[in-house]
Amino acid sequence: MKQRMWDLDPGSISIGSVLDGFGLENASAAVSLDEQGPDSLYLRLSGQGLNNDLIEQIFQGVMNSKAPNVPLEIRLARELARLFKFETRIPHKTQFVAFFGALGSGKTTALAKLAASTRFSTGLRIGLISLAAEGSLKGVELKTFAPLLGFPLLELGVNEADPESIDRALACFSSLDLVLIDTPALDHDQFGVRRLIKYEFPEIESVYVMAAHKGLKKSVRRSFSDERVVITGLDRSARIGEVLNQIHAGSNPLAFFSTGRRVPHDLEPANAQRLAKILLRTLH
Ligand SMILES: Nc1nc2c(ncn2[C@@H]2O[C@H](COP(=O)(O)OP(=O)(O)OP(=O)(O)O)[C@@H](O)[C@H]2O)c(=O)[nH]1
Ligand SMILES: [Mg+2]
Repeated sequence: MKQRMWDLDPGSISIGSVLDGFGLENASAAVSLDEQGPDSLYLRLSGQGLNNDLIEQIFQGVMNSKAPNVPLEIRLARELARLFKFETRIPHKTQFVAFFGALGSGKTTALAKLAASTRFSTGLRIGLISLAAEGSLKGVELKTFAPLLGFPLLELGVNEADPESIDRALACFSSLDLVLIDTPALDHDQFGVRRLIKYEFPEIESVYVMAAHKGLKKSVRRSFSDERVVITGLDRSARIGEVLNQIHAGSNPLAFFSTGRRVPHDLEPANAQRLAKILLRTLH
């Protein structure tokens, strides 16, 4: 029987097993936050590793709310909506979107999820380009997903990612609505793919993939400014403060949250309500 796309999970295509029962929904909800009071909110925010300045801004905003009878979680979401940007449109600025991030941060998986879920929900014509063919040191490869999901894929080896070859690849897919581009890990980008895309291909939007438990090294962050961000690994990291500190400092809009390995299930558009829930949960 032909497998339906929404049945795909990495386990079924031999790239790992699904983390059953470890999703966000299993995290304990902030049901009793209002009973516990504002101190509990403060402790949870600092337990997340948010910096003092951000905690102070969030906390003051929540406590000085003009609607003190509104539950704390909703007030928190309102503050987060004020302090963070959210931009989930796809395509957004351009039809070409490249995913960058550190080794194993979840670039390829997020790209595959986004391609699959976008086609289900919009019917857009989508193509995939890999500038990291044979380049994934420990992760998933796009050529595993592309045929299963039925997307056309162009692959360039990391050492073939020169301006002419990238130009040809873009031209080849120029009639499609959306083209998602996988890239080599930034910490192993010895051929300078990041620099090339940033300086020579303004028609490509760069999206920045950050693992919740890690963030990005300073040296790597320097090549980004206000790009949109996907946070991955939210199912396995209880603390996301460090990543949020970086995102807030860089004014990067949040685009998507990745909450597991399954394609395409475990990807959600980022929004303030969800971020509030993530900040308040406790992972067991
Ligand atoms: N638990 C969990 N695992 C994830 C998530 N996103 C990706 N993974 C897993 O993390 C591993 C690495 O994911 P990849 O998508 O290959 O990461 P990558 O950034 O493309 O890796 P490289 O190309 O080698 O740098 C794979 O086993 C994925 O199934 C997530 O949100 N949660
Ligand atoms: Mg990869």
